[in-house]
Parts: sequence; C-alpha cells; structure tokens
Amino acid sequence: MKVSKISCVLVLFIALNAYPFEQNLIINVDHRSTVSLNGKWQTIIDLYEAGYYDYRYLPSKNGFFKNAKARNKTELIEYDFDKSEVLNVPGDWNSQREKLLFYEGTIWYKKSFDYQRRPDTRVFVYFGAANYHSIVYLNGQKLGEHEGGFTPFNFEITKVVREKNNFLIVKVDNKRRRDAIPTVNTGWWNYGGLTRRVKLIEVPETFIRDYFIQLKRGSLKTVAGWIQLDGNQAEQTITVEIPEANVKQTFNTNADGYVEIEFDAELQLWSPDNPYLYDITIKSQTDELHDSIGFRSIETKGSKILLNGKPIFLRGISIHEQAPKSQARAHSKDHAETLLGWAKELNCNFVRLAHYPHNEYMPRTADRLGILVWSEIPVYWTILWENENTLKNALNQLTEMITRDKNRASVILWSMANETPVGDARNEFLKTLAERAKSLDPTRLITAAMEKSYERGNKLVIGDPFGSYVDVLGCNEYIGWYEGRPNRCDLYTWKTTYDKPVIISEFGGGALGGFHADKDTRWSEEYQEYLYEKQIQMLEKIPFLAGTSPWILTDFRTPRRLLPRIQDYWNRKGLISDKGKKKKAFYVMQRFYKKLKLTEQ
Ligand code: GCB
Repeated sequence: MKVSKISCVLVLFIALNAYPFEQNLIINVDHRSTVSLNGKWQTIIDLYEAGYYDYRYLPSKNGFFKNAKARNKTELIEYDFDKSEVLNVPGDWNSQREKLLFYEGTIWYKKSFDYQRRPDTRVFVYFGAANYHSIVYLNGQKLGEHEGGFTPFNFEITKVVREKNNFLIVKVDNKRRRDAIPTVNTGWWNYGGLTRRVKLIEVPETFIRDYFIQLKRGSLKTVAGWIQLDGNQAEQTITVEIPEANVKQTFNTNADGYVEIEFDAELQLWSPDNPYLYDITIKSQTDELHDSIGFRSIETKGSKILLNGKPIFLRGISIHEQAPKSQARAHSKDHAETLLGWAKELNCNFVRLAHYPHNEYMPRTADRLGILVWSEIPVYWTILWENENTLKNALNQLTEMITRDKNRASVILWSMANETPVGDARNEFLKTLAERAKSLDPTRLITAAMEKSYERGNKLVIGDPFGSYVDVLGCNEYIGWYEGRPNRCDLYTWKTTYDKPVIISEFGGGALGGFHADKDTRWSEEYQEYLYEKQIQMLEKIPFLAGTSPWILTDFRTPRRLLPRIQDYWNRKGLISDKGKKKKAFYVMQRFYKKLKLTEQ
C-alpha cells in the first residue's frame, strides 16, 4: 500500500482537527414532525476499529464504506451488517448482551429506512445522546461527528436522504480518554451505545430552530428571551401567543433570523405547589411550534434561595440515570415517571440530576410534577485542566445542556463540576464554564458540588475559591461513612467564607437492601438508617443551609465497587435497592422532609 507523505500529514491534520463543536441543535423535538428510528439496529462489535483505521492506523474518510460501491462477489469485504446481531435503540449495549457488560470500544450501528420527504422541507437526523464519541454516515456519506455522551446532536440530511433503501451507520465509541469529559476515572458505569432515542425531524425550509422564553431575571411579569430561525428566509414576522394569558406579541427577525423578545404578562407562577404550564405557540411565516412552558423566578439573597421572591428550602435527592429495577441506563418517559415519582414519595421538591445531563424526559416530567432540578455536566474529579480541547469539549457539553433545557421552569441550577481539586488551572477552567453559562442563560443560578476543608476546633469550612463565582455553594461530605462512624456528626460545626446559600449536595452511606443487623454493622440497613439520623441532627444546625440532596435515590452500577456479595459492581448508597425496595433510611429522610414541608406551610 502506497501513501504519500503529504497525504499522510493531511489526513493526520484533518483527524486532529476533526472535533467540530457545531451549535445547530434543534430544540423541542417532541412538538415537531418526526419519524422514529428507534427499535432494532444491526450492529458490529469492532474492538480494533478495523472498519475505521487502515493497517497503518490511518483513519479512512468513509469508514466501512470505502468499499461500499464496489460491493460484488469478488470484492474482499470483511463485514456484513445483514448477518450481524441486533441491539435495541435507545439502550446501552452493556445491559443487552452478557459479553458486552464490560465492553469499552467501538460498535457500529446500522439502520435501513425508506423516506418520503414532503416538498419544501428539510430533514435532520437527531440523536438524544450517544455515549461517547460518534461518527455518523448516511448512504455512505459522512454527516459529522459528536463528542460527549449525554447531550443531543443533529445533522441535516436533506440532500442525502432518498426515497428507498437509506442506510444510516453510526460508529459509537465509549473508550475512556484521559483528556475527555468525563475523564478515565468516574464513579458510574460507562454505558455505551445509542443510549437515547434517534429520530428524523422534518421541518419547513426556514424553521424555528431555537428559542428562549422565560421570565426576565428578577421579574415576576416580564417575559424575555429570543427566537432563532434557521433557513434562507431569515427576515420574518413572528408571533408569540399564550392564549390563557391573553398574550399575542409580534416581532421581526433580523438578517440572521434572530430576534430578541420582551413583553409583560399576568401569569400564574410555576412552583412545586402549583406546577402550572402554559401552552405557548410560536408562529413564523413559514413555521409553527408549540411548547408547554412554566414561568417562575429564581434568585438568592444572602444564604437564602428565593423562588418567586419567597425563600424555599430544597428538599432534594441525588439521582443517577440508572433505570429503576434494572441493570440498564434509563432513557424513557416511564423511567422518568418512576424515578421522580419516588422522589415525590420522599417528599422532595428538588432533585440533583448527577453527574451529567439526563435524558429530556427528566426535566420535562419534573416540569409537570413540580420538582426543581439541578442539572450538571460531567466535569468530574480530575479533568485535564490545561488542555484546550478538553475545555472546548466541556464548553460544548455545557452549551448543549443549556440549549436543550433552558425553557424548563423546573431547572433552576446549572452545575459546572463535581468534586474537582482546587488549583489555579482548575479554577480558571471552571470560571470559563461559569461565564459561558451566565452568558447563555442569565436567568438561572450557577453552582458546583465542592468539598469542605477543616479548621481547628472541629470546624468544617466551605471556602473553595470557585465559591466566589457560583450563586449557590454545593458541598459533598461523607461524615459517618468515609469519615468515621455516624456519631462523628455530633462533633462538627459548619462555616462558610461566602454569604451564599449552601446545598449539602451529597451525604450518605452504603447498605445492602434486605441485610439487617445492628446500627454499628456496616452495610446493614440499620447502619445507613442511623447515619441518616445523625446527619440530619448535624444538618439542622447549619444556619446557612438552603437544601440537601443526599446520595442517592437508588443503587446504581459502577465498576469502582468491588466488594463481593455486597457491592458486586453496584454502589449501595441508594435509599432504594436495585430491586426497587425501599431501605430503612428512605423513611428517615421521608419523615425529615415531611417535617420541613409542614413547617413551610
Ligand atoms: C462522591 C461522588 C459520587 C460517588 C459518591 C460515593 O463523592 O460525587 O459520584 O458515587 O461519592 O458513593 O462515594
């Protein structure tokens, strides 16, 4: 095989610069004209990425498809999708086949479909998420790449899609990388694959791609935001209608298809007690789109969080995207209903969706059920703080998260990171993220789950320098689990260097559901129950506490938990077991939150 030096350099150059962080995300996909591509996809496990790299480890432009046209009986082709096994989409691959439980690498997915495109429309293929890195091809042509396992992306296929025999191929690779977000060391299972839904979206030639419609920061009656069209007919007249509030406002987009909007309205405010959602219609001359949007304000004053101008204590719980009573990643509306239903049963008005953006059903369901949401990007533990591409990647994941969920009233907090070690490069990295979040969404609060430090006299201090950039301080602590035994909680008093609200964003300990012993026996439900009792006694004495989200609603899979017969690759800190059974500590927390709820009324 002959490859010239120049083309080698060129290919390498293209490969190194091949992470396009494009921002053309289509939002509110549920209210658009779509065709589902969910279901069975043919798949090829390709540990060595033979379908992508040649024998010199040079990437080929079209993956497997370099030979696709010359496919005849004499051609040497070492793959065959038609004879391959299938996987369900949406769904992680690890839980679908035993041999894939620990798999980290590439799997090729293929879906064939026919498609009758209506005249004067454009078509996009949309992925709810794919973990971690994806390259997408349609009919042998590369559409693009995406990096990041928990946010949506789409590619336009108007010119490539045909009436018959389309074949969509996706290379999904979940190899962990030191420079990625998250990095090689995380606390959860690295579920790979097309983990969320895939669909075709058909839109008019110029369509309403994105919009931001929320109450202006600090106001209870001024709605403000913007609308972004996509297409050639950029300058259009647009109306925003909220019939129940007698709103009908008209705006004109500029040459970029963009317009800022602002108007006053008499609105019923959204809150956990009254999760009121308005039907909104946005009409352009070429498109019309509906959404259900709630209106509320969120601010801080000293150590208080104010919802609609009134102090609120966040009675929360942390949640991983672990499907209830299952070994799989959660992805469906039913999963969201069950997980958030359990949170309601616990008397929560708040959930921390850890440690990455969860599927869209979660904030949508939270909007309906009246649950406030903390949403986070996987900047977890030890990221390569000085790597420029790592920062770009984090910024991109942050942007995609905010783009998708910025119209959800339930979402009040954007979290930049979890338990990251303090240092100049890290502080700078997180500051850049916080600035981006503020510029994309001036209405919400910024936070991060940080760590405490110690002072003489058993004082615990929340003084992370990143604290000066956030609105709300998150703090994780494991007193009574990683640090001594539960009665250690009696020793401490808490202090913070900032006059800001504090959420204890994690505390807890492990218990194997159904294992009973005395309260001194680790892994018993009684130990965990006692730990929660002691924690609550300590937390009740923190004057600046604005919320808690203990770790965690349910047991979840993780390769870091190795203890045979107790952990077996599960983190057992759930208040509910992997079988869906509530542990004793669940009821401790439920009673505590009930008491708080009653004192609120
Ligand atoms: C933490 C992490 C969380 C872990 C938890 C634990 O501090 O933020 O991801 O799962 O501790 O169980 O130790």
